[in-house]
Amino acid sequence: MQELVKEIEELKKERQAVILAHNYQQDVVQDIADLVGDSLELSRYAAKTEAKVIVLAGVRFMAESASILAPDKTVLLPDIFAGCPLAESIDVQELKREKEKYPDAAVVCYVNSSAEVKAESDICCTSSNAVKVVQSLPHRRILFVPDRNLASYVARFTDKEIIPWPGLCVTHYRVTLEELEEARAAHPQAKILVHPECRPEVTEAADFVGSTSAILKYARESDAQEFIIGTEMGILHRLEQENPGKKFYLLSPGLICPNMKLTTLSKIAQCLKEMRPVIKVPEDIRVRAYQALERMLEVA
Ligand code: CIZ
Repeated sequence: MQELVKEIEELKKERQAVILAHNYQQDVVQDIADLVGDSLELSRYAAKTEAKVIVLAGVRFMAESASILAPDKTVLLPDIFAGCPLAESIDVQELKREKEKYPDAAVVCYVNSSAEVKAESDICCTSSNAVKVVQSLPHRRILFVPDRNLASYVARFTDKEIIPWPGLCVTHYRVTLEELEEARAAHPQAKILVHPECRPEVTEAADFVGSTSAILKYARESDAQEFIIGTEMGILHRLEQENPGKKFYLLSPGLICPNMKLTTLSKIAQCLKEMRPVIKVPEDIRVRAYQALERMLEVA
């Protein structure tokens, strides 16, 4: 493995590349990354880096977001099959039909979506700023795509009518209330931190609900010493690194995303050697998707 890491370091220099890894990536991938973060943090970094090449260790919509915000850079996705079933639960034609049904509604689109769907939306949101984004809009009705659990979480904090798209993240959906209760009984002192993509009964019973960045921040700042984590297992690596002495337990053994685990060190080396697969969002879509992301950044 040391040889592979050395090879990647050399290829990075040769290509003037940076490696950006999502919080859900395998530990070894996180360890060689220039930045580990959520999808928004990764694309913001992509936009400001001097590097010419960005290796996005994550899933396809994240590489698209980097391409939207950094169109002059080459964005590589080490495994072209690293998709996101949630993002794939809606396509642009379906969204256009839904918009016709609700002409007075604003379309708020979770960043876990394709560039085409973003381009067809009024504004994007992340799981950290979804409530703020929805509240910022003058519209009474909000077409919220594609995650129904995040939509239902947002609906708790607003009087607006939220019309959810029925998509969901299969990994977070696997977590049940029974598992949460069992985990609480096993670790009664622990705080339960879950992602808003979990089922409503799970988010209602948790001590804290937030994005990966918000969970990391909560754990860093909390005086508690034990935490039960209800999001993809890859985040445990950073939680343990950043909080020596604190204990972290995974809420459910089902919290593993197979798509996130497709990225390996050898695929990273390979993509830097071959300079493919490249993810490039067509300019007409990029410009409109950029506007939806820009509006979110202005609000949040
Ligand atoms: O947008 C992201 O990065 C995802 C998929 C999760 C999160 O909460 O950070």
